[in-house]
Amino acid sequence: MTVEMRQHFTRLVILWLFSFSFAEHDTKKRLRPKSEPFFCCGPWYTELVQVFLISMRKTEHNVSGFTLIELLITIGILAVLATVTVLVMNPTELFAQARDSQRISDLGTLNKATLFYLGFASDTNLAGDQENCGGATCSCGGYFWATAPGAERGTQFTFSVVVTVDTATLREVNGTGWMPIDFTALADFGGSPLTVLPIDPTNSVSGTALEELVYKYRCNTDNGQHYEINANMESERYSQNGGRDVESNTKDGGNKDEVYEVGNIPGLSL
Ligand SMILES: [Ca+2]
Ligand SMILES: [Ca+2]
Ligand SMILES: [Ca+2]
Repeated sequence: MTVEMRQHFTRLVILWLFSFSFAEHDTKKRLRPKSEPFFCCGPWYTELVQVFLISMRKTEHNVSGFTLIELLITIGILAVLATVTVLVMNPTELFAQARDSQRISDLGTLNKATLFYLGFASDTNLAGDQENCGGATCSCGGYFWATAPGAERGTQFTFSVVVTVDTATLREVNGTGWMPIDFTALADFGGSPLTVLPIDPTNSVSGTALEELVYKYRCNTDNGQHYEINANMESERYSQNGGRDVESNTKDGGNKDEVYEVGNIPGLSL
C-alpha cells in the first residue's frame, strides 16, 4: 500500500468514526456537528467537532493530506473520548446488572413453579426425600438448601445445616437437584413446569454471607406449605437503596434488607 493510499484510508476511517458518533449530514450533504451527540455533554463538543470538520474539508482539497500534528491531535481526541465513554458507561456495573436481571427472572420462575407444585401435586413435600442431611432424610425443620457448598446461614438464621448436592445433579427437577422438590410429581398436570433448576449466574460463596452469590431455599415447619427462595443482588442499581432496589424489605416483603426474597413467606429466617 502506497503512502497516498494509507492517507486516504486513514481519512476515511476517521471520517466514518466522526460521522457515526459526532456528526451528521445537512441538506447539502455536508457534515456538521450533531445537535445531540450520543453520550452527553455540553457545547464544547460542537466547537471541537467543527474545528475537526473544517480541518477535514481543507484536507480534502489539499493533496498533502494530514500533517503529523493533526493526526496526533485526532488520535488524542479519540483516546480521550474512548476513556470518557468507558467511564460513563461503567461496564462492570452493566455486567452486574445483567446478572441481577437473570437472578430476578430465575427466582420468579422458581417461585411460580413451587406455587404450581403446592397447588396441584397430590402429596406435596417441600423438603423432598433427599437423604443427604447428615444421613437422615431432610425436613423443613433444620435445613436450608443452596446452589453451592459452603453457603452461610443468615445472621438471624437459627437453623444450622446447609444442604448441597453433587454438581452432576444440581439442576435436576426430580428432587435430587439443589431444590429438593420433586416437580415431576406433576405428571398429571403437564409434567414439571421446569426442565432444569436455574442456578446463580456466578454461584460463588467467597467472602461473607452477605457477599455470597448463590440461590438459597428453605421451607417452614408450620405445615410444610411455606417456603422462601432468595438471591443476593450485586449491582448498585438492584441492591438495597439502588435506583431499582428489589432487596429492601419494603419492596420484597422479606426480613433481610440485603437480599432479594421471594416465596409465600419471604420473611422466613434465611
Ligand atoms: Ca429483602
Ligand atoms: Ca445484596
Ligand atoms: Ca427471609
